Amino acid sequence: MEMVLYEATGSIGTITINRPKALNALCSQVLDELNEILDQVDLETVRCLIVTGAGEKSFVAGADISEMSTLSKEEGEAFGKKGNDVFLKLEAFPIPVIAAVNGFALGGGCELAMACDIRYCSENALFGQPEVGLGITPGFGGTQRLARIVGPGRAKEMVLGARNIKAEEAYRIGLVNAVFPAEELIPAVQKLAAKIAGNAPIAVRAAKKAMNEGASLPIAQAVVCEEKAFGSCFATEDQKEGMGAFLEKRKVTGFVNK
Ligand code: DAK
Repeated sequence: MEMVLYEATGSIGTITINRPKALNALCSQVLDELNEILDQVDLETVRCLIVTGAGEKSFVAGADISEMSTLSKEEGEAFGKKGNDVFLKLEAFPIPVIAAVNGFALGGGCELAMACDIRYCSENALFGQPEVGLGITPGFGGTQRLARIVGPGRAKEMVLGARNIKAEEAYRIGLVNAVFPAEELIPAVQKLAAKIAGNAPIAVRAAKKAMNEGASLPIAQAVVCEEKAFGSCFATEDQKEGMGAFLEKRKVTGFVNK
């Protein structure tokens, strides 16, 4: 592993896309390494994942244009599938994933951020789907996830116009949850990750799963996802501890992930 780094500190894991000379562009090797790292995360101890980019300039400046430039139609489809498979894995990852967007998030970079559950960014972040200017469509979910996050009109303006937007606009349209000065980004993301990691892990996972699964369903079916998630928590020790602490007017002594 060299193009993607992974470090776990306590209950928080951090994945860093590590190709700063190419502004962390996503080549096949990056996608393969990201895929392998996701398989290796120790879900017994890690309760929240952070994804960021190496260096101060870029989160991910897109899929690797040099690598893509010579692809055939079949190879293009295979490359798109490779990216989509790993982004789907990230989206459905059992624990929450926060994108710390520390600069350019263009093309595949914007798509990577959108496959995460929550996005915080630095003031120098730039988001966009510039693909139609390169003669291609977005290929790692940009034609689908962006509209679900910011609405079809704004998504089409960005995708069809290849219009990049700065951090403040990304915040205004709901593409990111919060914007920070560059040096405050990682501490802010770590603080949120610690807050998430401190909550009942089974309930956190179940809530994420219910929200993801319900998002594409009619509301009457979507609430069934919630009913199942809610019910499953009553078989856990953490529910007994959480509610017990409230009733006994004391602090939670610690969730045991059971
Ligand atoms: N790919 C490869 N190399 C990249 C890159 C990229 N996306 N972005 C930057 N680099 C490299 C540059 O080539 C340069 O390398 P050297 O020349 O030093 O060797 C180095 O990073 C530094 O970049 P710059 O010198 O250009 O730095 P600047 O600060 O001047 O400009 C920039 C930064 C981000 C504005 C600029 O680099 C830029 O415009 N980059 C390209 C951004 C972009 O268009 N991204 C979208 C890529 S397309 C699909 C699958 C996937 C996709 C689509 C379809 N299917 C299978 C259907 C995804 C597509 C994309 O993501």
